[in-house]
Formats: sequence, structure tokens, C-alpha cells
Amino acid sequence: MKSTKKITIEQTAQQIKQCNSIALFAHTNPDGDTLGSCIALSLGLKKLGKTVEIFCDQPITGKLATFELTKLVHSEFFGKYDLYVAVDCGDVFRVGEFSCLYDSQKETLTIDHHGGACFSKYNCLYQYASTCQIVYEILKCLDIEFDATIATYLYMGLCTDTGNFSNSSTDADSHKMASELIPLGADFQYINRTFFRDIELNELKLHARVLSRMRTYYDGQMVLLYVHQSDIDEFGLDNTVTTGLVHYANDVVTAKVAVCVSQDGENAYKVSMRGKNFNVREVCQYFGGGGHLLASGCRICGYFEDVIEQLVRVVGFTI
Ligand SMILES: [Mn+2]
Repeated sequence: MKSTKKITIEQTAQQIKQCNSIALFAHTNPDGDTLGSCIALSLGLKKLGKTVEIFCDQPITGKLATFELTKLVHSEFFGKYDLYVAVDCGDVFRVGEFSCLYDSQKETLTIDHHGGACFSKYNCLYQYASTCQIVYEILKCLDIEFDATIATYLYMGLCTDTGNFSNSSTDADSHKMASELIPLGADFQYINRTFFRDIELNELKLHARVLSRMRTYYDGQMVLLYVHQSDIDEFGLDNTVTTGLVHYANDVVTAKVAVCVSQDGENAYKVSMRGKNFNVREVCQYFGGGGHLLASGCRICGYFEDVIEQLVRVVGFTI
């Protein structure tokens, strides 16, 4: 059994200070927080003369790839380091293809905010809204001189993980950090536009189609959207475009239960649910899924109209 230890931000800064070479691991399916954290940390540590490399088990694509410094991220591992750091990873499997490699190292450190268990030798775990907030404090402890680039990458993680300062993890500390990063030159307008406004024309056309056939039940308390594989194929998109569609349904004023049903194989459907004062986890558990009280998911097999009918019936038990 490996020994693991929880350490503070100050102790983390000390630990990092003692190392000359550091490997940072972003999680698989990278997001703005893991990459923003890795890049900001690497820029800061390079100012202290450290050798730092960033690894992620897959190439950076899409919106994230429009940020120039994501090219610092390697998808093939190389080298030997004094310290191996898992960034924004709630468990060792989040390191993806590099999990075994990571786990076999002696000097490991987790920097994370998901409230998971200790899986590294050192574990810097704080329940902040984003890992970037922890990284920001570590860099402050190390007396790094902040510049606009570091501020921009820190802002990227903060802004994306808080859902543009709107989800329930957003608090005064996240706003305070933003207020400190903006005078440092964080390009908040570019980040806002890129992550929360920019959309491919065909993706917007798919949204238009999906919205035009929105269904409502129980006097508008249940609002349902659906996406067939043929819709996605016709617009030349991939299945990631269904992420977030459920918010449209949830935004309807009368909605207590928002549902997005998207095809996931032949006669199989992925269901994403959001609730407003309504326990959607219970509904999803009925179908073998789960999640949070107000945000859950499940997968249902069957013919499309049968799947819809079952969903409407089960929601009807409690609405
Ligand atoms: Mn995160």
C-alpha cells in the first residue's frame, strides 16, 4: 500500500520548489480547467527556471486548440522528472492512458478540486470552484510575477468550470479571483466569446431543428428535446454536440423537468435530465442511471416513441 498524504497549498509550493523537473498531467477529455491550470503552472514554474512538460493522453482539438499555448501539450510521454503532477484529476483513472505510468512513479502530487480521495504521494485538495484557483494560490506562494498570459490561462479554467460564473460552485472567491486577473490582462472577452458564444453554423442549425420540435407535457412542466443520429449525420457533426442542449428545455419558465433524448446506437437513447425543485435522479435511477438531484442521466433501450412514452410515464409518478 502506497503512503498518501494531504498537504496544504503552502506545503505544495514548498514541494514544487524543491524539484527541478516537473511533469504535469492534464486529464483525459481535457477541458478549460485542466489545460488552463497546466499551462499557467508551467509558465509560472518556468519563470523559476524549472523544466516543465505537460502531457495529455489525447491531442487538443476544438475550441481549446485555438489557444496558442495548448501546443505545449504532448500526447506522447517522454523524459524523467523529479515530480509527477495530476492536475484537475479526481482519481487516478482521469490521467487516462498515462494512469499506469503515473501510478508507478514515487514522487506524485495531485492538485484537484473534485473532493475525491488521495491517490498520489502528496495531495493538494481544496473544494474550490476550479483547479485554477488552487494553482493561482500556489503561484502566489511561489512569488511568481504574473503576466497577461498566465492570467488568461487561469481565467480560462475559472470561467469554464464555473459555467461563466453561473453554476452553483461559483462563489465570492471565484469573482474575487476574476477581479484580480482582469487588471493583470486576462483576455476575458476572448474567453467568453470562445467558450460561451461561438458556434459552428451547422451546430446552430441543428439546435434550430431540435428546438422547433420541442415537446411539452403536464402543462409545460416537462419539456423534452430529442436528437436522432440522422440529424447529427446530416449536419456533419459528431455526438458531442448534444451536450448542453438540455439547458434550452430547462430555461423554459414553466419547466420543472427538462429532458434531452439523444440517439446512442440503434434503438438506444442517452437521456440527460435537469430539474427545478424536482428530483431527476430518482427518475434516472428507475432506468438504471443516476447523478445529482437536479442533474442526472441514464440510457434507455427501445424504439424511440416507446422510450419517450416510458419517460413521460415515470416523470408523471411524481410531477
Ligand atoms: Mn476542474
